[in-house]
Amino acid sequence: MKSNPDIHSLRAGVIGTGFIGPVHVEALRRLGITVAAICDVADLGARAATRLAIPQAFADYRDLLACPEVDVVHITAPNRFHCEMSLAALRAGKHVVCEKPLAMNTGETARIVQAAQAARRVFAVNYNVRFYPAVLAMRERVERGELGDIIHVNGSYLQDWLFKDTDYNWRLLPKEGGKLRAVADIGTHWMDAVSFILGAGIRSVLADLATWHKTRQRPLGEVQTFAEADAKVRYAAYRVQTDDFGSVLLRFANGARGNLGVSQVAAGRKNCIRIEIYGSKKSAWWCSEEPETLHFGSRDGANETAVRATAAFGAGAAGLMDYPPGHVEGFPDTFKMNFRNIYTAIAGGPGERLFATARDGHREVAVCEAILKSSRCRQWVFV
Ligand code: SOE
Repeated sequence: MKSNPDIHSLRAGVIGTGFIGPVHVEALRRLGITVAAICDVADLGARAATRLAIPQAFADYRDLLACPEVDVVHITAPNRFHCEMSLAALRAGKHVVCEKPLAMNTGETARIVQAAQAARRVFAVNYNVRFYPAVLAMRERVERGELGDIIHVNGSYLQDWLFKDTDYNWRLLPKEGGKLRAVADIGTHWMDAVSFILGAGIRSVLADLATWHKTRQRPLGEVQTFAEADAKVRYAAYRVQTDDFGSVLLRFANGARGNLGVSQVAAGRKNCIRIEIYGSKKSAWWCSEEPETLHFGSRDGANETAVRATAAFGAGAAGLMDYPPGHVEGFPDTFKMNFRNIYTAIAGGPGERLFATARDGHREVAVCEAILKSSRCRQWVFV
């Protein structure tokens, strides 16, 4: 394991105790970073503090921001709170790691970009997919020109945790999560990762979004992301206004074309990200369900499969992997490596800043707005 002496003195505070807050806590601890405080409404913060052995718990996030033992604030509350909490954290002089999407609309994200610049603090958005070793490796291959000019990119992000009409979470409600759901919640991971690999942003989009369950059943009481329905629970019907699935055609700034499928009603696909990059010399493809292997395709030569952390895999993920080949690094490790990169930057340490910034988060929300507009007007829309 790498030791990170520069980052050990930094202390974190986490706002939000749903599915992803504890993922942040675990990743921070694996890096040797102290989680000094946690916060959630009513008694949720205190209960999480007991469960996760965190010394301080708050019910009001402003108390966590006032806490001198917190240097870096992780915002893992529902999307509608991201803007208010980000601005307040920056005002309190904290560094920030905010969950994606950065906020509810580009009006909010533009304010965050400005505030982050003015505050001279590190502001990161948790686009953790960048930190799968294969994604870092593909990025390096593209940068070195090994794949040639990029012709087109193909792929998908598929889940099934909202497959049933009784599956429920705050993400389904536009006022909690935003007007787009599947595209904003998981599609932006794919778009961010592909823009990161290509070194080119998305210029225009043509989208077709759809809602499979026009009406869903909402359990009376709150339900966590990925939770199974409980047979004893009573439900109330509500109309769904956000996308269950969709297809998006993309044009990137470097001329490459893209084709993305997104779904949260794809039975059997638990959390499946597929990225395929087709270049003028070679292609590369990878799927998160087999995170250790990266594939390369040739027209005339034999196709190749490179195993993570071997010479064939390349050096793109150097310093951002801890386990030898065959000892799988997956979803939780991407958080750990993202935080290693972010905290090293906060500590003024060496190395390239690979994490997504407030500007990247702003751009993803702008792409979402273009996708929504395109789906409604059935035309190409510039970002
Ligand atoms: C739910 O779809 C979710 O938790 C997303 O919000 C995360 O960003 C993704 O990493 C896993 O799935």
